[in-house]
Amino acid sequence: MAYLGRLISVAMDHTILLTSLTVLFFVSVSCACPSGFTTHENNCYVLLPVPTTWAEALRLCDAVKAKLAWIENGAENTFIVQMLKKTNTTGHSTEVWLGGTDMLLEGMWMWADDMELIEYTNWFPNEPNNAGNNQHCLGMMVNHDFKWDDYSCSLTNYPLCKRMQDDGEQSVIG
Ligand SMILES: [Ca+2]
Repeated sequence: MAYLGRLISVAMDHTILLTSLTVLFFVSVSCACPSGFTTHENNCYVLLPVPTTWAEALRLCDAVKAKLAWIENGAENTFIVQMLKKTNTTGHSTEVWLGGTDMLLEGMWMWADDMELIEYTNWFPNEPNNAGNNQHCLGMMVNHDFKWDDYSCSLTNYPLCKRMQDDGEQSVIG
C-alpha cells in the first residue's frame, strides 16, 4: 500500500503586509528663523557682537541675509528692548545701531531698508539733537533703556539685524 502521505494542504497564508504609508509632510520652514536669530511675530532678529560703523553695519546685516533693523511700532520696540537686555554684549558703552538715517536731509529720518519715513519713534529726551551737526545715524542708548539717539555714523556700535521670516521666498501678489 502506498503510503498515504498525509496530504498537506498548504494554505497559502496571504499575509497582508500592512505597509506603513510614510507620508512625507513637507513642513514649511517659512515660519522658522535662521539659527542664532530670535523670533518675534513674523520677524527674526540678531545682534551682531561686532562694533562697526553704521555703513559697515549695513553690510554686515546684508551678509547674514538681513537688514539693519527697522522698527515699526511700540510693541516691536518693546520686544527688541527686552531681547537686548538679555544680551551680554550690551550694558556697557557700545550702543546699538538701527537702520535709520537722516543723512539725505537733516531731520528727515528714513529707514535705509526701504527709504520710508520713520513713523514710530522712541527718542531719548532732547534727541535727535544732531550734535556737532554730524549725527545722522540712528542708534539705541544701552545705558538709557535703549531709547533712541542720533549718533555720528562713524562711531562703532553693534548692528541689530532684522529679516522677515519668509524673506526671499515670498512671492509678490498683485
Ligand atoms: Ca544725538
